[in-house]
Amino acid sequence: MIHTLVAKVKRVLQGYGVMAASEEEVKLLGSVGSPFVIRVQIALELKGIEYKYSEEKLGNLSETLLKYNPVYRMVPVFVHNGNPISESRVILEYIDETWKQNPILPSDPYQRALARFWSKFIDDKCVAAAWMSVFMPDKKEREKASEELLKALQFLENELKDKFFGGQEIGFVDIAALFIPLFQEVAELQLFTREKFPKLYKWSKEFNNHPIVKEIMPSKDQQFAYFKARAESLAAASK
Ligand SMILES: N[C@@H](CCC(=O)N[C@@H](CS)C(=O)NCC(=O)O)C(=O)O
Repeated sequence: MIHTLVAKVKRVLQGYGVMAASEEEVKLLGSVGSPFVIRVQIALELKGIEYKYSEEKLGNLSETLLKYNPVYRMVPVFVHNGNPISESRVILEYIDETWKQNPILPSDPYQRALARFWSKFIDDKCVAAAWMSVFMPDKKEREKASEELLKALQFLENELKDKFFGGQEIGFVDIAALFIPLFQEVAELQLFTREKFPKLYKWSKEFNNHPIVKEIMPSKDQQFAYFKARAESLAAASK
């Protein structure tokens, strides 16, 4: 309650230029290589927000993380002036509403609804399918997941009307969809072909070449290490 009040006062003061953004407490609890964490890092970088980063060890999360996110016990957790927020898409919306510069959601309510719809679709229909199509030990299950993924990607292919989903600039859906280029790399470009999904293929390249994305994306080695550790811990948990 008191934290919320303090945060509100600080935001008002910032709006009047009385208090610098750097005086705020902005923290991100993450784990290198996690696509959900990268979403938040890209949004913060696009907005030019300084923050403190704290690395969590997946499988052995800190007391602080568990205190802040007792419900899902996952990274990312974003903490703004003592207020913790979980779930990457919720965090992205909070960041966009709190720091107005370089908006990531469209201003038109209908377009905003569509951006939320497609980013939810990415989480519901693409993330698990992409993961399973690469990492399921059983070939049949990999093929089934891959079929599901291709069906879902076709919807996204049809939805791409500009350089980015957000138009000429990276927006909410682009940030949510970063799984696609990431998995394309991990799967050594086997996830989908340029012939089958020409627009998504081009988008992946544009996205990876964006200066902020380039700066934030972990190295290939870090990505491989992350995915390998995740695949192993999920395999161990399912035994
Ligand atoms: N729906 C969540 C998913 C976050 C998620 O899956 N985080 C994983 C890492 S990528 C995690 O923290 N897992 C906990 C663990 O492995 O200990 C979001 O959008 O933030």
